[in-house]
Amino acid sequence: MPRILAVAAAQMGPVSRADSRASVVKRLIDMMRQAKAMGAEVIAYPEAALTAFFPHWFVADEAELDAYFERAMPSKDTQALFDEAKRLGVGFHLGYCELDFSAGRKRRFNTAIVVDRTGEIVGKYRKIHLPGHQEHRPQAPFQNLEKRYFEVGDLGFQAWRAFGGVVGTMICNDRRWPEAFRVLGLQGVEMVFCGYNTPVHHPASPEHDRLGQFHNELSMQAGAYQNCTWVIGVAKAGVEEGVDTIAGSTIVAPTGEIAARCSTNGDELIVARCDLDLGKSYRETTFNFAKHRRVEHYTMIVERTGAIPPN
Ligand code: ING
Repeated sequence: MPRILAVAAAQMGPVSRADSRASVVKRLIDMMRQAKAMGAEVIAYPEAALTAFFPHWFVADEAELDAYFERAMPSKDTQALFDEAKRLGVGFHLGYCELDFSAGRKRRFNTAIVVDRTGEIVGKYRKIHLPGHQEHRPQAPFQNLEKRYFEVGDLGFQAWRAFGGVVGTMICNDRRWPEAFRVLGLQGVEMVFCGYNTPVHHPASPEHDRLGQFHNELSMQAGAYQNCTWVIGVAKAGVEEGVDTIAGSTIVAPTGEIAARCSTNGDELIVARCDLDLGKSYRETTFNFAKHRRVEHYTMIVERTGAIPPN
């Protein structure tokens, strides 16, 4: 009996600084209802879906910065999303910014959760690969201050049983690092959710601008194929607070092929019927990790951080 999971990628257009959480949650619920009508059993939203992507500008005031974070999940504003998901019997993946006090001090994370079809949170991930820079660069057209605003995630790359399979998450820049996919692959992951906010322009390396969508797809297609997993890549897209961000939300099959791709820069749903057993033949042959991997030759991967060329 094939394990088919109908998944929707809910690409979002811009969220403005002025948008209330309630207005954004309404957009999410509208897309959830449409996805349900299209047969989806799970819907995946982007990274930092509830607010404008504030790492793109410098925020000096701590209270102003904290206003972009959620102190609880569900919170009073997101409870409506959880309630509607439970009513519709739809699971979801949501990226948001998390304020945490569980370690006895204030900690800020770029976070994503997986919620099952009963409305229960089955997994939480905190972004590990934080791109960009710590310091304010006033001369740049925009910032990427994730290293300033977030701590490195402390939950690792975990896989969880949900929706009849094994699922995992990563966030945005994580998809560019094969280690993130491989740690999930070593847990037998069958579907990876990955939201992203990716600028078109790279102030420090404008020659990269023309390849944004190519590198987006290359990263997710490679991760999918080399780890025998579906990848659901979901953008917050369009010109958000003056920063043009790539769209191109994509559902990638374990074969590495693109099963569905968004074609606009706004709120757009794509749905694919994902056979969770499609990666099995690769897992049993080409990527039979237990049979083919030679970990005794990989120690440099965990022992060396930066590249050191030979003398
Ligand atoms: N954004 C971008 C991303 O990794 C980036 C930052 C873009 C880094 C292109 C390197 C190259 O897609 C986030 N939020 O990680």
